[in-house]
Amino acid sequence: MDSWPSVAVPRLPGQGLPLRLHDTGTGTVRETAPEGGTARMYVCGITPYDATHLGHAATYLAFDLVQRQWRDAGLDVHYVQNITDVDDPLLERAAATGEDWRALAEREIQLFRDDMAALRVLPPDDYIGAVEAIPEIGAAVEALRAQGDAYAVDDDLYFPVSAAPGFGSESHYDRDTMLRLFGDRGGDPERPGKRDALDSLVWRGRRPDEPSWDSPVGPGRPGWHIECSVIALNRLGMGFDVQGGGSDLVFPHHEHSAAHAEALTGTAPFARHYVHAGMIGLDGEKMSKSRGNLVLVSKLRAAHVDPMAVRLALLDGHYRADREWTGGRLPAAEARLARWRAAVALPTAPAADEVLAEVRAALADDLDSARAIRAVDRWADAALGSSGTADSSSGGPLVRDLTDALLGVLL
Ligand code: 5CA
Ligand code: ZN
Repeated sequence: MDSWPSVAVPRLPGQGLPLRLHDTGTGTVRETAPEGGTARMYVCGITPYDATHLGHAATYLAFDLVQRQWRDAGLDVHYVQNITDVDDPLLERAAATGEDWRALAEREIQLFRDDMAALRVLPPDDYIGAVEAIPEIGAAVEALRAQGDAYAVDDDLYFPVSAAPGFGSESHYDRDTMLRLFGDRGGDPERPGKRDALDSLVWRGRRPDEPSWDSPVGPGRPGWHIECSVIALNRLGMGFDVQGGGSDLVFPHHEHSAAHAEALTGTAPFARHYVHAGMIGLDGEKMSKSRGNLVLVSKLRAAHVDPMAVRLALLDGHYRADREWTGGRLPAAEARLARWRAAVALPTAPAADEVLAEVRAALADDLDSARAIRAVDRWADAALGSSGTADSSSGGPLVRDLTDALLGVLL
């Protein structure tokens, strides 16, 4: 699948710090320690049945910051993202509106690309749709079946959680919580014939009214968790640095994706850090396509809102915290953007070495973007306050470069 266009990232003087990130698996903030000079990251992509809302945008911005801090620390980054371009919600939406499911997916993927490019999110190196990955997913399901780690219920194949000794070590949820979340988030705990209610679908056998593809395990389509397992595993290998997504993916999705990969390879871990962004809410509810309480990036763009203000508004809060989108956030970000732009344009402004160190330190500390923003605010206040005085430094160009490189905000 084509990704979206990249943007140049300015090189900054000196070098960034090692990035520390919260890992859901251990419940601690730990240093990421990529090996061999390349950091490897997989972030779960969209299910393209509706337009990108600010919740999606916030999650992809968080992982964009990860990539930017790694690069500033001198690392190369191999970034992989999927698109769940065949799954129940997409097929259901297409059936409800009478649209061809492929046309719906194609349109929403293009809108997502345009939104990401406008927000200056660095694109993944590999942007892989579930449909294009079906041959490799089918081969993996066949491998699971051959080693006794998949069993049939009617025409479908399930992965037994008993095949994964590490099952539960990513989310650490108790069984009751797992059962509840599994039922709420696409699982089928009640299906008769399963050995364990938590066993997950890896291959859905052909249904007459659904798209299907041939595979070594017969015609059908992939389950959701195996899609991400295989797309990540085949490009990044086991033990990659960060598996990312929103906190709604902690269970069952990331737990099962890891379990499948660990069973397939007989090794662990799937990822060294499991990193989860908080949920963006509107009116006290998680913003979601199924609830329909959406603020769409494309609508804001159409209303000529500066995408850099959207970016600043979403970064002015901790990525891990659940947060509310309120009407005041955008005007506040627009005012801040205008102030920063005025400050960097001054012919004389305070030196920027200190603000560079502060922003690097804040972001290396589990992406504390709000703290980084305050550091730039203090520099801008000083710059605007001292204009016309005898200060002869010119920190403006460096601040412009650092907000671009580290926060992705083009001034
Ligand atoms: N295709 C799957 C992942 S393999 C999926 O969850 N797609 S999605 O379109 O529903 O979500 C895309 C990404 O946005 C996921 O990482 C999800 O965790 C995140 N996300 C969804 N809703 C919100 C929200 N309200 N706030 C923050 N992130 C969200
Ligand atoms: Zn995923």
